[in-house]
Amino acid sequence: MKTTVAIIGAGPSGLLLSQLLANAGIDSVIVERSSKDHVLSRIRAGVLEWGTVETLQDAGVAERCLAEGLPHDAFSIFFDGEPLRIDVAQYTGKQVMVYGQTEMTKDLIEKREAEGQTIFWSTPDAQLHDVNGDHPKVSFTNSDGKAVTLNADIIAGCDGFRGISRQAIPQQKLREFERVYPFGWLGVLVDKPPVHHELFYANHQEGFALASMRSATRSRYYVQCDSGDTVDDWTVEQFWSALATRLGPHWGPKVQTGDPIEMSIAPLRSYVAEPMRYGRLFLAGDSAHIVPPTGAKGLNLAVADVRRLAKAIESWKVLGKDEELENYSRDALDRVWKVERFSWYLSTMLHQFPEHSPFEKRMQEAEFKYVMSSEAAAKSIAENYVGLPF
Ligand code: FAS
Ligand code: PHB
Repeated sequence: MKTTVAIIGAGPSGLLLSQLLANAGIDSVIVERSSKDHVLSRIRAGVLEWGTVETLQDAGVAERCLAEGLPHDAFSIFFDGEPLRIDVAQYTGKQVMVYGQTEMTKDLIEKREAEGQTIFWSTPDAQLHDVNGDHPKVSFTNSDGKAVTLNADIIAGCDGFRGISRQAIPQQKLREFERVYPFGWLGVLVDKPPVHHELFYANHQEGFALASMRSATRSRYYVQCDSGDTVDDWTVEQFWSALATRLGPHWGPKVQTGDPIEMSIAPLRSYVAEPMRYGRLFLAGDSAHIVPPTGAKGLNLAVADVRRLAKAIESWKVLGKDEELENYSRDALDRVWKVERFSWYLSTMLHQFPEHSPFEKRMQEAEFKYVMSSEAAAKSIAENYVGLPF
């Protein structure tokens, strides 16, 4: 079997890359470890930068997002109960769009299938070969149990943090940077109206909390939990109690509680692998980097990678120009590190760190008070939150 681009992974990165390539007349084949139902069942990100929405429009898959998504002008930070509203629309002229990653993935799968895209679902044994040669290939067993060899000009590693693509880069060629945070996020999805029409991020002495949403009738809430916690360590009642306490005496009692339709824990880490390319293998999205979800950046950074990679492949394939592919890793990493910085900065300001000294607690407090007092500081948060220019 032969294709121009073999894409490993049918998450947002792989699906969007396939769509952007198809729009440029470039064929691809997607190889996905999990079943379609499993991919569609994942509950992940909730906030899209406007640049992500524009990229979905360019890809021709933004119709439902624009019809059902919730454009937001602002979000608020509560620090020990002190509120600060960051009006991103006023500061940047841009909004963010609240639209679940689950819905975005559903829109992308529907579009790719409607256009006849080949997606091998449920292929857990994919292996990459000759990625540093001129004839890279992917071998796997398809869902009928048949051995397949997929020959490609380029392999796009869109297989997330625990995929195989990054592992195909020799250890001595890879530079890894990591910060594992001493806590996780316990998230709940519930079919109750959100406590407020905008997002709340709260740093309370008991810990971080986030009040988000998926629609006017479906809410998404998170509370900081210990890094060793499992969902079984928390009752639903304990979750609602922690959330109410951390959102403070005004908003806490207003939360409409109920039985969650999903409850899960996400560990928090900052991670970057350099370079994002090895021979004919190009990494995009979580396969190359992870950010703590505090800045709502993970999905948006994946989109930025894919937008850049698709343009570089099109330039190479259609125009015969290598320059953008040659510069892909350098230019993608330039944005990655700026987004890693923002996600780390916001996570450091908004969480309770068990190991923090009294001095570091004062630094956290001073950072918030500085942002409270400085339009320049608030505008800096705003321009990062809505998304740096592509
Ligand atoms: P993904 O991990 O989404 O997709 C990778 C795909 O590759 C998966 O379908 C996987 O099955 C497949 N794959 C893996 N190994 C493979 C193999 N060997 N062969 C074939 N396929 C393979 N971001 C935010 O902005 N806000 C959030 O609130 C947020 N919450 C998150 C919660 C969790 C639990 C996780 C894990 C991530 C969260 N993120 C959040 C980040 C998340 O949204 C990612 O940034 C986004 O999914 C990145 O998309 P992909 O790069 O496509 O990677
Ligand atoms: C979400 O709605 O899942 C969400 C929103 C903002 C974040 C992280 C997650 O920063």
